[in-house]
Amino acid sequence: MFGDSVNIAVCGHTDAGKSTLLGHLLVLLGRVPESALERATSLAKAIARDKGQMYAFLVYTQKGDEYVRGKTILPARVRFEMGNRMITIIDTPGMKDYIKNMIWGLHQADYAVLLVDAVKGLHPGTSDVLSVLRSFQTPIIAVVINKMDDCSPAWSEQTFRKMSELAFLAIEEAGLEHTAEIPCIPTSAKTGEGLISYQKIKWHSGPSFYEFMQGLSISKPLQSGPMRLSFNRNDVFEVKGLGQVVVGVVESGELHVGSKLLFEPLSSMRKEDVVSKVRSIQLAKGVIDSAGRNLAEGVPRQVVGVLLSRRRGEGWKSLFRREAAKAIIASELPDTPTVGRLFRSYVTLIKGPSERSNLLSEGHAFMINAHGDQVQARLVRILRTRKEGQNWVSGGGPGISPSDQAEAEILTSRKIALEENGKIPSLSRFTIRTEIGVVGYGSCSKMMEETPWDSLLEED
Ligand SMILES: Nc1nc2c(ncn2[C@@H]2O[C@H](COP(=O)(O)OP(=O)(O)OP(=O)(O)O)[C@@H](O)[C@H]2O)c(=O)[nH]1
Ligand SMILES: [Mg+2]
Repeated sequence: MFGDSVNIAVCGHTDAGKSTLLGHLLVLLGRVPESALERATSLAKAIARDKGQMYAFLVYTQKGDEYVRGKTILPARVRFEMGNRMITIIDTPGMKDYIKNMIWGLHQADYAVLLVDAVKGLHPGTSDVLSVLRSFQTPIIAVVINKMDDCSPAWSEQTFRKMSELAFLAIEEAGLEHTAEIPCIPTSAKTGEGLISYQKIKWHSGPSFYEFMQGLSISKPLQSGPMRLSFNRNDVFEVKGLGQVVVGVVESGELHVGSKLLFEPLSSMRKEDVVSKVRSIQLAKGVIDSAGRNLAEGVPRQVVGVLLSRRRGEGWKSLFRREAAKAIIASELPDTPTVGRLFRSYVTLIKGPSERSNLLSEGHAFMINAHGDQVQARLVRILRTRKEGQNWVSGGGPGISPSDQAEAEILTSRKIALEENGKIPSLSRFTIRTEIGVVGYGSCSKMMEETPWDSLLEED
């Protein structure tokens, strides 16, 4: 069965113009109330380095900090209803400081659109984005070359061709899946050129950004299996008079009104069942209001808001924020996700873990990001390795080299919810990150009983 909801991440390096593109598109489509645009414009005049930042302001979710820094901090979602299809565009942060949130934004996406700055070209940040897409096996379905107004000469076809070539080369080099004919779209998010139509650029025969969205015919098979809803602990909201709502993605199965949810890894960490009843389900509104719509059930890939039953004493929002886990998986008893600290996994290294070392060795520490969660981890044991196209070799030798695959055991500093490979792939995948960025990826194959570990790792 195929769903009619599809989630597309707009991703790329910081300052490429992702938020501006989305905000300006919403203005051109008449979806932004005049008062909201006036407010954003005067705020941009008062505090932004660039007065054109008002479009980005429209799609920020964290308001205060995002206004001040002029950067997306948390992913923002905007819903577009096109016929009977629901396209949720996810604006992802590009700045290195917010890589955890970028990974969470990309985790929610079925497909990705890569934005490149026509003036600066492929910023180093692009390589982290591509590595995360590769970890999650998320195909790129379009490349946007933005800031065409700012290149020299403005609207230059030659610059566009050069930047498109560089982008395709990087996509190929990263070993990324992409659709056969990815459209490459020239835009100026600031002036609005190419968002809906073209006035200045006469040489482009392909679609504008909006036409590209309208022409999309992609859909993903619905993930079967037990119900899983994943959400970030920051995505919990108080709705006046109603109660607390979590906004998350249905990863598999069906979510029903009245279902009893169990939250992990919280329950395992607290050694008690942390549960709530689903009082109602709505399609998530996103940053710019789309009409709220009640659902009798949530199906895979839908981004939904779930009204939880009231909790005596401490509310959900405060409880989730107080716990170490940064993301939560909700499921229904008895089929709940595997939770633990020690797991066996298949790991692929993209590059050396540090400037000094080309090898990921036993004992090496790194950060793991899986769905919205992030935890410190250590490579405990390498069971076997293999070079591309060759047979497995037992043992790890000195360590895992770039482009090698390995089967290895990893220990995390606290419990994490990770599915075992093959059950719900999106919840078994993780990225491996060191101080130099994303260096590899993997998927959990078996959660194991913990063994005593003398050097307990510190939580970040
Ligand atoms: N000249 C020009 N400037 C642009 C264009 N698009 C965005 N900008 C400017 O570039 C800066 C960054 O834009 P954002 O939309 O915040 O960039 P972003 O990709 O969302 O950045 P992060 O949130 O940090 O990932 C702002 O000052 C925008 O006004 C464009 O097409 N032309
Ligand atoms: Mg942004």
